[in-house]
Parts: sequence; C-alpha cells; structure tokens
Amino acid sequence: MRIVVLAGGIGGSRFLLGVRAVAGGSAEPVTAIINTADDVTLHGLRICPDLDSVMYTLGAGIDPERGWGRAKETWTVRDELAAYGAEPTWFGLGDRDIATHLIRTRMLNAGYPLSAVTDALAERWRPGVRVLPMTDDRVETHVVVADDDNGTNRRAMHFQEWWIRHRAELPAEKFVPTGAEDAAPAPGVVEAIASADLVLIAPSNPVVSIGTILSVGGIRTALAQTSAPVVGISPIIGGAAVRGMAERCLPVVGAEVSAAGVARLYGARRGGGLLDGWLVDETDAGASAEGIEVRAVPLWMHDVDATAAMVRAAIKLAQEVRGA
Ligand code: FO1
Repeated sequence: MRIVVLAGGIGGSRFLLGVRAVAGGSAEPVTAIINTADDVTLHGLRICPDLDSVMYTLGAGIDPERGWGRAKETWTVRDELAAYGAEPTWFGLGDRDIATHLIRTRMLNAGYPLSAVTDALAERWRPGVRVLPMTDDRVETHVVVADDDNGTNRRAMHFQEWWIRHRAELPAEKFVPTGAEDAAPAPGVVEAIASADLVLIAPSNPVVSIGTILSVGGIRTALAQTSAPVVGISPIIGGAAVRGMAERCLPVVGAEVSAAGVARLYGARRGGGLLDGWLVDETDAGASAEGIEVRAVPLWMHDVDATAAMVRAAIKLAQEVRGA
C-alpha cells in the first residue's frame, strides 16, 4: 500500500514512527511531505526544523523530550555566540545540530535544491520513509502582530521569533506563508499524491504546518484529484492541542479549538475540501463535520504501538469511506 503523509514537526514525526511501523514491511515506501515554512536563516545557516525533527526522530537521533534537535546535545557554540552578543540569542543552536545546518547551507549555496539536500542528509539518518520537502522554493511563515498598545500599527516577524522568543503569547492577527504564491511542489510531491493508495494528514498544527503545505500551489489540486482516500487525525483532543500551540493558531483563522473545528477547517472532500475521513479521540466521540466520516479511537501517541493502532484505524476508515 502506497501511503503518503502530510506532516509538520514534532507531532508529525511521532506519527510517522507509527506509519513506518505499520507499512514497514511493504515494498512501497511511505512518502512524507513535510512543512518547510518554519525554515529560517540564522547566523548564516539555513535551518529546517520540521525536516530535521522528522529525520532525527525516524533516524533515532532526536532528543525525545524536546522533540527537536539532537540527543546528547551540547550548546558550546550557542554560548560562545551569546558571549559575542551575536543576535538572536533566543534560538537554541546545538553543537551537533549545527553540523546538519552546515552541510545543508553548503549544499544550498552550491545550488542543490532542498529536496536533494534532504536526500543527502537522509543517507546518514536512514529514516525508512521517503522524506520530501513540500517545496524547494523559499516559503516562510511570518506572523502579523499589533505593534503598539492601541493596535494601530502592525509588524510581521518570522514564525520562529513568535514561537520561541515570544512563546506564541503575542496575539497573532494573521499568519502569512510568504512566498507560497510563487512556490511549486518539490519533485515527486504531486506524483506521490497522485499514485497514493492512501493519504494521511498527520496530527500536526493545522494552520502553520498542514495549512502551509496546502498553501503551495498544486498540492491542494493534487489532493482533490487523487483516487486515494484522504484521512486526517485530529491534533486537538478534548479542546486542547496535544502539544505545541495549535490552540493559539486556530482562532486566528476563525476555527474552533476542537476536533470538529479542525475537520471543518480542512473541509469535506465532497464539498471541495480536504477530508474523506477524520479520526478523533474517544473523549471527542460524537464530534461531527458535514460530509466527513468521523471515527473515535484512542489518539494519544504514548508509544509506537499506540501510534500504529491509530494508523490501522485510519486505514480501516479509509477502506470504509472508499466503499461509501
Ligand atoms: N524550539 C524552542 O522552543 N526553542 C529553541 O531554542 C528551538 C531551537 C531549535 C533549533 C533547531 C530546530 O530544528 C528546532 C528548534 N526549535 C526550538 C523547535 C522549532 O521552533 C519547532 O520545532 C518548529 O519550528 C515548530 O514545528
């Protein structure tokens, strides 16, 4: 079974461990299409947080508590940069992680596209799934916030600054995936979706991870046209995000912070939206969204087995909606 997964960073990586476990044996590899709008250039290095979280998690190099960066990390370079007063000091660059950014930056500067860089880095990490950036073009989420008390002026900042420096506590007025209008899907993305037997939407941030993947021209169309059923997994359980700050992002786009609210944001495929099916946690049993088949199963990714059970439930739901 050819499975394609749209995913962001930390939640998406954990989910992919379950997908790999379920699909591990099959000849066709899983294809993961990963958000790159969190990417940022700092201290002259190109950093791709979601691609790295996926690569390190599937390659067993991740720091499991943080969900980003390397295990057994040290922070000497970060501290030395801070000693020079080199801004930004709020972004944690780990020494081991810097090697990844140096390789990536050197290859990008030599003219290799991000997808080729990702393949080269995967030679070391062997993630066991095909990891594709959503695009090889530069797309960066910028967050528009009020710039003064009475909210007359506005300013935009990079998503990483809003997320890390301001802990997503500055009220966001808009998320702008800058560059998306000119970005093309990376090589292999449209083909993978078109030839998929199943498309899974990982329980990642619906706005700044899945939403940004959908903002790349051609990806929504490919998802609408593929014969594969599209089944999503809710990142919201019992009215709160499992991790990260999806609950800070959903109201900005006018979506309710609930499993049903995210399904409605994605929309029903038969109504021109994304989803055929939607998995919600048992605490949200009874959630419904017009035109979408909803099933309630345990959605806590305690370990790979729990996540694999979620993936099997998604496959079962896909077979049911295909039959519908
Ligand atoms: N997240 C933080 O909260 N603080 C950090 O200092 C930080 C550094 C960092 C460095 C490399 C990297 O790949 C990720 C990093 N992250 C950090 C996480 C990152 O902001 C998020 O994982 C994604 O952007 C959200 O999906």
